[in-house]
Amino acid sequence: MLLEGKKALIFGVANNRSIAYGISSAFRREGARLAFSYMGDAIKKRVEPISEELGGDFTFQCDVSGDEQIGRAAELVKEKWGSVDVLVHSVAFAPKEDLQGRFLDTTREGFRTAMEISAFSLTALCRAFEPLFNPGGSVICMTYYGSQKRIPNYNVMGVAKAALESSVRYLASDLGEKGVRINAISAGPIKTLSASGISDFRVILDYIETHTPLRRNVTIEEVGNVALFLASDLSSSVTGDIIYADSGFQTVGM
Ligand code: NAD
Ligand code: 0WE
Repeated sequence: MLLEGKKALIFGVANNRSIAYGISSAFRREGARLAFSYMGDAIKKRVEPISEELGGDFTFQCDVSGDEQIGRAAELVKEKWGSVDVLVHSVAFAPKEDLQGRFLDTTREGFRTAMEISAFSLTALCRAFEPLFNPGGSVICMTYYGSQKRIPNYNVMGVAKAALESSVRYLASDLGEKGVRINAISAGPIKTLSASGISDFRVILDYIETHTPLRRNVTIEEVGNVALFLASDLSSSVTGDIIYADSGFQTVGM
C-alpha cells in the first residue's frame, strides 16, 4: 500500500461529493491514517459520519480565517499524533456576489475574503504545521485554470488561485529544506457543494465534454488518485508544481 501508516490531515471535506472526500477515500484505500477538520458546527455534523466511514482517527474544528484556530488545531494534532506526513488543503471561499458580473466591480471586502480564505490559509497552515512534518512529507492544495486565463464569472477566485499557485512555488523552497514537498492539483470543474451556487455550471460542464481531449468531465475519484501520487513517495522528486487533472483542457488552444 502506497501510504501504509502515513498520517494525513484533510482540510475541506463538506460532504461525500467534496474533492477532499475523493482524496481521503484514495488515501484510505492505500493504508493512510486520516484526521478531518471542519469549519464550524454545521459542517461538523457532515464530517463526523464521513470520518467514521473512512476510519478517521479524529476530527477537529478549524476555520482557516483565524490564526488562533489554526494554532489550536496544530496543538491538538501534536497531542494526538505527534507528527504528520500529509496535509491536504481543499478550501476556498469568495462572497457569492463576487462570482458573478464584472470583475471590475469586485469589492475590497470580497477581494480580502477570497485571498485570505482561498490563498493565505495555505501559508498559515504550512507555518503552523511545519514543526510537525516528518521528512518526506507532502502538502497538496486544489486550484483551477481560472488562475491562468479568464473564465467567465470566476473573477476574484481566479486572482486568489493565482496567488495560491504562486504561494506553492515559494513554499516549496522553504519546506524543501525540511524534506517536505508541496504541490497543487488543478482540477477540471466538478459539481460539488461549492459549485452548486454557481449559475450556468451545467454550461461549463457541457463545454468540457465537447472541448477537451478526453471529451468528458473529471471525477473526485480521479483527482483522489492524482493526490495519492503526490502524497506518496512515487512523487519524491516533484515539488512546487501544478498538476492538471482536467481531461487535457489546459493543453488545448483551439
Ligand atoms: P466543497 O464545498 O466540497 O469544499 C470546500 C470546503 O471549503 C468546504 O468543506 C468548506 O467547509 C471549506 N471552507 C470554506 N471556508 C472555510 C473556512 N473559512 N475555514 C475552513 N474551511 C472552509 O467544494 P470542492 O469543490 O470540493 O472544493 C475544494 C477545493 O477544490 C477548493 O479549493 C476549490 O477551489 C477547488 N476546486 C474545485 C473545483 C470544482 O469544480 N469543484 C475545481 C478545481 C478546484
Ligand atoms: O473554486 C471553485 C469554487 C470556489 C467557490 C465557490 C463558491 C460558491 C458559493 C468559492 N466561493 C464560493 N462562494 C459561495 O458563496 N471552483 C473551481 C468551482 C467553480 O466555481 C466557478 C467556476 C468553477 C469551475 C465560478 C464561476 C465560474 C466557474
